[in-house]
Amino acid sequence: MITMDNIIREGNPILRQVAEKVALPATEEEKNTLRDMLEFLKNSQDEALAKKYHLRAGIGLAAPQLAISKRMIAIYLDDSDGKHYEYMLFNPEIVSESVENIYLEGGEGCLSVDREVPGFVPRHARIKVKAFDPDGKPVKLRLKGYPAIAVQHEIDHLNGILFFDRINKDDPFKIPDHVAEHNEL
Ligand code: K2U
Ligand code: NI
Repeated sequence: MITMDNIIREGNPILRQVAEKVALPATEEEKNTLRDMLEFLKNSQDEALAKKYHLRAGIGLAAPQLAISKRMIAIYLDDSDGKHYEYMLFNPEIVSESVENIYLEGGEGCLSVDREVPGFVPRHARIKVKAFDPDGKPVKLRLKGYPAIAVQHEIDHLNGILFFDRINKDDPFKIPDHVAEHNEL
């Protein structure tokens, strides 16, 4: 099982690399890694298991965070309406994105960043994503709000981008451009 010991931290150059596309069909090892990534997220959100294995809660994970520079991500979250989102994706690609931005009022964190970095992280409010599932089947997702933020955070990891790269250096809490009123996130 994946634990925090497997997650590399800020300063490791792998986090700043552009990850390689996975040649499809994926190998059994790549499929197992993707399944293990999803299981980590589930475990990290289970109070007893998180306590037992000292896991930091996560709603997304990208393979480069495991020192595997491949384009693979997992998502496991419930949005504010209680809708569940669970994905294991190979080669995810944002194929369209809204001009409208959103951001989390509390800012973002990262399992690979062991420090608080305060500030608003502008994200596209809506995205369309193309990817492949563990069986190699094409997947098309239309996401908005919280799941859209999580997928953008993870795809950033595949491109060597960390969340604080996107915080306004001069005014971290400046409301990002193109944000609609009542950003309820
Ligand atoms: O990639 C990661 O390090 C996992 C992040 C992903 C993430 C952070 C902020 C906003 C969206 C996604 C972790 O989930 S950070 C911990 C966390 C846990 C619950 C809710 C938000 C952030
Ligand atoms: Ni992260």
